[in-house]
Amino acid sequence: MNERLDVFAEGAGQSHNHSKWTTELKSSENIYENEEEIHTLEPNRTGPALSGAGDGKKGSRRAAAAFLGLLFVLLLTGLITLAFLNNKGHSEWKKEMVLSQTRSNNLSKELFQLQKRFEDMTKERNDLQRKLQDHHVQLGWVFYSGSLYYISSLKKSWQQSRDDCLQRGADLVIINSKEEQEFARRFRKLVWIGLTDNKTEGTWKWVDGTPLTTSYWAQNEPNGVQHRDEDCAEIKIYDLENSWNDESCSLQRFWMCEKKKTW
Ligand code: MAN
Ligand code: CA
Repeated sequence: MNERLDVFAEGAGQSHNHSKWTTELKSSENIYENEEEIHTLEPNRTGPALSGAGDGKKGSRRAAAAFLGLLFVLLLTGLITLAFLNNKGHSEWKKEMVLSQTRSNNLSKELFQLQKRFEDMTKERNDLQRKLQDHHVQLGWVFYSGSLYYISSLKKSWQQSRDDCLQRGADLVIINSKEEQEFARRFRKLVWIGLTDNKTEGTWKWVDGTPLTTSYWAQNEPNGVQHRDEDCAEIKIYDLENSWNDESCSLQRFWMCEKKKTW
């Protein structure tokens, strides 16, 4: 090979002796030998354009492998991303759980304190109610079915009696049940009740303005005896259920007050 290179070098230098041409010829033969070698090598390095059916298959395999490789990389990236996001979501969920637990604990504490406060206030309210009741009993009030009743020990006119009741935060008794009528008779006293027809003769009304519906007039009452102007009602014949009488309002009678229990 070195020899052949020398020949070409001398040729370039315009040398024309025989021995040198011989050498050149030999070298040319060598060149063809090399060419043969090249030809025998050529099919191995030529591309698909010159290759046969076997080469096509190899190419397809390579492309499939590349595609699978790419797919694998993509899947791996996806998995890593999912794992990252899942981990992130999990830690956020954990934080939220801790916050919720704290909030729940605080609310439980608050609820417990409110329950305790409610119990304390209920007890306090009951104590005050008991005191208020005792106070009323001491002043002569009687408790019955959600109301307080006061029966006077003095006698006054119907209007003076009513004024006394109003001063006590009450009014003359309004009887609106059979039971209440029985209760009122139990004291066995002639008492003024909160019933009058002083606005319109013959139209009986309770002191709160409600009309009389169920009445317990004694026999032949109300008779409004002539010239006496009997515009006020009293419990008179207390031994009987039908015990009421209409009487002159200026007469002195005991009286009965009532006030609703508001606690
Ligand atoms: C009798 C009856 C009553 C009347 C009084 C008046 O008892 O007539 O109706 O109200 O007298 O004193
Ligand atoms: Ca009468």
